[in-house]
Amino acid sequence: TANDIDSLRQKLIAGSQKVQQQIIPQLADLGNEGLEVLQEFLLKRRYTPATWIDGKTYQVVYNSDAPTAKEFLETYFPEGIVPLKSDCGISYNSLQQLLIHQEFQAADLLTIQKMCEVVGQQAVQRRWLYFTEVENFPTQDLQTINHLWVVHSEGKFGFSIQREIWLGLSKNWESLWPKIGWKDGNQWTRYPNEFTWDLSAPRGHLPLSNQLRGVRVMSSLLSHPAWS
Ligand code: UYC
Repeated sequence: TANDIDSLRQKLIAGSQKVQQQIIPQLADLGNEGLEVLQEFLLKRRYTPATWIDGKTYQVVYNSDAPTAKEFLETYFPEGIVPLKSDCGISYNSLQQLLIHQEFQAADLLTIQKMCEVVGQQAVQRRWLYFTEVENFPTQDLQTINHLWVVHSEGKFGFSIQREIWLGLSKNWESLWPKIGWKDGNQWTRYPNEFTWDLSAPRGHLPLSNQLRGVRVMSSLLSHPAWS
């Protein structure tokens, strides 16, 4: 009823993130009127940086069958909800598309590729980065990549999430690995099949940084000025 919708609308606007997270799919299930509330919510928040609540809202609108929803998104958010800023003219549109579709495994691969692209031709051919290259990585691009991951994973994935967990563990790598599902006892999680490629993964599980060449790259990544 109209009353139910209005009460959900109030909770969506004023509730905690946890409440909002529950309300968003409920509104999506209520058909057009619910979708209108979600669209209004997205519009109202469009001038402040997108959070994962916006990401989740965008996603349920995107995934609804209503033709008006697609039209709405194309009109107001033709380039998604995360500004794809780059210091070096790199396009992050394909990464955004994969993350919107929750194709986390492909997005993980593309993340490494894009980071190599930013650094240059040699890195593209090598297909991995030196820690010195990570130290000099443009802040804008790192923030864009991270923002895309956080916003489209309900705040679960992204370098900044990994950093937060790592700092909480006093930068202890051996504590970090099991916490983010990269190691179980003495066993490294095997790429790619043992990793969890959806939101049931532990917080901080993605994006992956291969540890084959040691921890320096990831250390530089999590210590980057982009996060301070
Ligand atoms: N892999 O085990 N990884 C690869 C991870 C390790 C290995 C790629 C992460 C441990 C080999 C990604 C973990 C290890 C290859 C990741 C992990 C190991 C490979 C593809 C948990 C053996 C084949 C991108 C820490 C004991 C390629 C890339 C190669 C690939 C990620 C083995 C994203 C997070 C120490 C043999 N692993 N990797 O970088 O380089 O190639 O030979 O971390």
